[in-house]
Amino acid sequence: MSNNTTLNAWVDECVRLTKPESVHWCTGTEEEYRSLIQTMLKDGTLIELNQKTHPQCYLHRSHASDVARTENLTFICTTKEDDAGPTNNWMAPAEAKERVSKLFEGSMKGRTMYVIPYLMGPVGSKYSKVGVEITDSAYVAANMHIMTRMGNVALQHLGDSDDFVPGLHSLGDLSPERRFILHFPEEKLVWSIGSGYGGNALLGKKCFALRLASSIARQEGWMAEHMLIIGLEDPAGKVTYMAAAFPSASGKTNLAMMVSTLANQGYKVWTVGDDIAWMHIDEEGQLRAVNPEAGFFGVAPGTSTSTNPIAMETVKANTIYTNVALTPAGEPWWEGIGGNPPEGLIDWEGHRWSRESGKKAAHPNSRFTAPARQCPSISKQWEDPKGVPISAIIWGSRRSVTVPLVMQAFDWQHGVFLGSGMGAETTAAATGAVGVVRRDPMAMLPFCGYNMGDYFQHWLNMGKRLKNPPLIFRVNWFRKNKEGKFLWPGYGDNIRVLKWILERIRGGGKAQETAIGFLPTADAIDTDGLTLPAGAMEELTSVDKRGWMIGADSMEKFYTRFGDRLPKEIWEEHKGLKTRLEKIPG
Ligand code: SAT
Ligand code: MN
Repeated sequence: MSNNTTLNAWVDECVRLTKPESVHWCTGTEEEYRSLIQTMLKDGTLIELNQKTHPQCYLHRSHASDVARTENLTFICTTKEDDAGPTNNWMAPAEAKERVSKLFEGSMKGRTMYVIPYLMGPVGSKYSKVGVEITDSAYVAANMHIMTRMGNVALQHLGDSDDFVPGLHSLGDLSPERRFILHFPEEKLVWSIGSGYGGNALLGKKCFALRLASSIARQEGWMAEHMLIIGLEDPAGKVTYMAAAFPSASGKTNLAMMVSTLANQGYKVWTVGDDIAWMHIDEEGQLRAVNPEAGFFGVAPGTSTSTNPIAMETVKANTIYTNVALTPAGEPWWEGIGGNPPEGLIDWEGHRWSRESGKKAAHPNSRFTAPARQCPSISKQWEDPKGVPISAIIWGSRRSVTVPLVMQAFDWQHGVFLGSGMGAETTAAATGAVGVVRRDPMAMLPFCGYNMGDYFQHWLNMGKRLKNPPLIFRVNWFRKNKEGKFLWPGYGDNIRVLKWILERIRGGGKAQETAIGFLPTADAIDTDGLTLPAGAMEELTSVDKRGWMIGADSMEKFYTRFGDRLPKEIWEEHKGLKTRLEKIPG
């Protein structure tokens, strides 16, 4: 029990509905975490990894049908369907409650109910908010311990206020037929049943910090975004902060923890957050961002000492691994970790792996959950209650064609348009086909808790309130040549693009005005010490008229779905783009 009567009443209600055997109020202590781990080691939910090389690290194997977010089973439950908008699945609140309360009935029988008060955002920040998750999964409780500031610290922040976001979660029978992730923005409530996986079950992350928070933020005049936050230190030691939106599994964690290849010149990246940014306008009209999370839930495959040494360092201890492979030495393994798969490898489903099977040893969406504080590049400012001042906003996604390495929007409105029309190739972070291009505005398509037409309007409105709006950029590290080879090395060399962005912020940087935005001239990006294929920079910084025309058509189809909820400014920008493209000869 807590001292908060509203909270106690809601917990009682959930107890009556789900009928757990016992109730455990999480306090957030290390002792409690250890005991959660012991419980899971005993019942097989966790496997102990090699404690010599990976102290306090464990492996969890989830149900094989429960390995990624399920967007088709995720709903926004608003009274009016139009308030959820054309990009969200919608269910009427009454119908949702009726259908899904049946599944919650007695769902915790014989299980422990964990009550998890948690704080999203730094302790003592006026921007932080409290959520309370109820779950029958010890794995969720342990992950929430890493990902949020959990337990007493959250109850203290809450006091006797009723301003918290309740989230009820139960594993149910883990069947996708009886799986629902329901959001009730009008009540600020989440219900999730039938999945134990990441974004479906750790309700502080996508459900609260993005879907509900985006809707709350619109009402309160701030923004909840799917963005990493970094500080770029220049040779003089001055740090400039940037926020960047990329779809899930597109390298946000890598960018957030980048080891700069221009360290010799004095350029260095500091990590503030790798997935979510809550951004407010301060008294001076400056945009400031906090990272609401306290940990990283990063994609394992592809992470190695060469692609992301900082992440490798971060996940050495106190880390929960989910759906990675296991070596005979009791160490985690995944595709792209470097080196050959060791003899006797066990795959993510617990079977002996063989190369001949043609199967991946680790699931492509396998993950690590690690505390942010043990990240070697963590910024000194990462828990600053005031947040960090944002000077640039960056849109990024995987596009093997058309989209240049980097471009700058003409102004805020054009930048909002670029974000709103962003095309992205799908990844393994959600169930469904991988590599299909879809419109993923601001990388928020699966995470915007209300009508995205209104969301674009909110972005436009925010710009008008900012004294010095951050400059807006679009990047694409994933461009390929005709032979299917990446044109740009990516990873630590992306610092070269950030350096150009910094120059632009400071009024320098060579650029040319084109139909699609300001593009760097072919010699503007510092390629000192890089060997690129001949003509690569020219290709990476040119306008693909045909590709953009096709893109503009696809945007038009997308925008039309919003009817009159689409701001006229977006149509204006769309028309402007087409007119400028048509003027290009050829
Ligand atoms: O599974 S999560 O939603 O937490 C991760 C992601 O898809 O970004
Ligand atoms: Mn994400």
